[in-house]
Amino acid sequence: MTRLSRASLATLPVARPGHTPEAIRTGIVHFGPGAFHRAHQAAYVDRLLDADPRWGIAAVSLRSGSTTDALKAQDGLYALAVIDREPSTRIVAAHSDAIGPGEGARLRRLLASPEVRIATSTVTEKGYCLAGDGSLDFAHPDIVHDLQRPAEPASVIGWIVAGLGDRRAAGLPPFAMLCCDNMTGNGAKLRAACVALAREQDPVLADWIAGEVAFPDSMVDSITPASDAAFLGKVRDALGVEDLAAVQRESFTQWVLQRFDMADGPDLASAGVTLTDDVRGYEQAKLRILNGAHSTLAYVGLARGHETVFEAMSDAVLEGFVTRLVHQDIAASLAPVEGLDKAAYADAVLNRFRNPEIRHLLAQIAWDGSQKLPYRLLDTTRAALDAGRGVERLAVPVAAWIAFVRRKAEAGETITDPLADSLAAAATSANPVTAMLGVEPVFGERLAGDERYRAAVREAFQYFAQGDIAPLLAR
Ligand code: CS2
Repeated sequence: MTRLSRASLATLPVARPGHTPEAIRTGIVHFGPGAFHRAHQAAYVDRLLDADPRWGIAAVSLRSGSTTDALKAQDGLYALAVIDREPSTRIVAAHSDAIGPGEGARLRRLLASPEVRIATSTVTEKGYCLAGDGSLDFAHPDIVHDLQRPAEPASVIGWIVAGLGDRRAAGLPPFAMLCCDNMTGNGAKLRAACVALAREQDPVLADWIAGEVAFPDSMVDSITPASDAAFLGKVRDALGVEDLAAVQRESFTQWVLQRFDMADGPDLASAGVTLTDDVRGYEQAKLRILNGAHSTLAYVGLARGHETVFEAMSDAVLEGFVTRLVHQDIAASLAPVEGLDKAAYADAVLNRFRNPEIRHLLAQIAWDGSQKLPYRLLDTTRAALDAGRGVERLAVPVAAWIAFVRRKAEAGETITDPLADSLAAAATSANPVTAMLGVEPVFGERLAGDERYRAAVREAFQYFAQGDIAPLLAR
């Protein structure tokens, strides 16, 4: 079947870009062009390009070439299906280039191009090679590699530092580095990681990065289920051509970005990005409410035999539990944010989970628990302990995670998590709760050493071990 491309664009029965794809130039280099990037950031940039062709995105995959191959084969085009009560499909033409594994020389040249003013990343939490305290993990194999061979980096941190180093050497201004992953203080963490790596290589470069490069914090949000074969089949039927880079998402989308200085930069606000001086409050609310509830639904929902977020939310017992957790425990941990009504925000988030059109797999959300839980639920737990509030409900998703890892390990199934081996060993040991709470990069000393918290997780875990969690969810 014919592949989606510029040649087939004119005949497609869906909304087409408001700009000429041939005219766009590369002004942004993006690391990690997964479904979330294509459905979220690229959709904003697509709008921006209607008025200003300078900001096309070069999509960079350091590991797998499947997405960059698909984008190359399709002239950077793909369909974005918004699946909501009023569904719609449009073609996105935001990618001006794609760089896959093995194209390091080209990436290096691009990062040093004067036209490239911004770099962005969605490489998931684990992609930043951070230790449990949020600083760069110098024992990470990719960082060990990058210290030995800085000219051919393996990590995204190594690439950012190499690119900035080339620009400094050439007398060019740096690019601004926009982290778009779900981490608290994502920009500040990325800055610290880049400065730490550079410090080992060239202290002058480290100072330049620390002083000259913008690393704004951001909050990104749009529920984007994976593009499975069934979805790609539907897209093929709708378009009449094959599109292997198509993505689907809900209609809600939000990108809150800390204001940063850039002379003659892109007018991001005109494309719907919220620029603010105080992104932390939004970021915290989103991570703790939306992602905290998501991870809870994932681990508890899987234990109750559910497959999707929608199914888990249709389970009245679980829905009631998550609603109380969000309103009574999580919202209480949030600092006030100007202009944000926490309760209304929480209700709106829970409502998005009830979208019947979205098949968001709990198994996908359950990936990488060791990387996600600290931001999503454990910061909240620490805040509750500090304030003397109860942690009984907050202990439930953590007990569910321990039970999840234990089930997977016992069944010999793959645990998708960078700490998979140590988690499997801990969860299948004689004292799984003590052993899991002892995984330092996840829980740190504070939680592992708190007797109230340990007792709460131990008690909750008993219910999972016995197989009847309904009484636990009545909390
Ligand atoms: C989800 C997120 O996969 C997950 O862990 O919780 O990807 C979530 O869908 C997004 O953050 C929504 O913005």
